[in-house]
Amino acid sequence: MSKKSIIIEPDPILRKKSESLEKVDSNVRKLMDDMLETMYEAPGIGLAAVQVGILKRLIVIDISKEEQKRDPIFLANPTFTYKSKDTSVYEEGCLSLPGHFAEIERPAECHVKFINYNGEQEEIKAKGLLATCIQHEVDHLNGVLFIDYLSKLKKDMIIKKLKKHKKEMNKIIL
Ligand code: GNR
Ligand code: NI
Repeated sequence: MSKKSIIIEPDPILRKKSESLEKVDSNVRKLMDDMLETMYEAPGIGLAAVQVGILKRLIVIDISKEEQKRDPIFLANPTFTYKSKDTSVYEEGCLSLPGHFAEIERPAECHVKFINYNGEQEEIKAKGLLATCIQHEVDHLNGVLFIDYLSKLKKDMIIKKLKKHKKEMNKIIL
């Protein structure tokens, strides 16, 4: 497995729509493994392929709390078959928006159909943090970030801070 670097906002790649996979073969499984390693290292509870620069509709998630009890889920070509009318609010973070967090309201429950690690069709019924995380990741596949749900003022402030942070990072490297 090899760790990949995570793309930070602002970057036009993060705004592109990812493309469906034809099938889950050994190349896709290798990418899933690399994404999982990258996510655990970060650390995060979810990662979309676009965050490592690959515009494919591929997500990895692991919301388990303890490192000893890892429970990863791999989703290729996820589609929602149900989103509840009732909503819940979670404090969200994003590995592409380091250091920024905001309370975001989303459907409390969702059902998602996808192709799993073994190339089989599967459907999950999710609620709580898992439901929020799946929706956060599917947003990435459509070029959407959680800051898009905030007021323009808050969103612009976060992007400005990230731009400044990027400039300073470049100074250190160059
Ligand atoms: O690590 C992450 N935590 C998180 C917390 C609340 C809601 C969504 C997330 S996903 C995020 C990792 C990430 O950026 N995935 O795209
Ligand atoms: Ni994210």
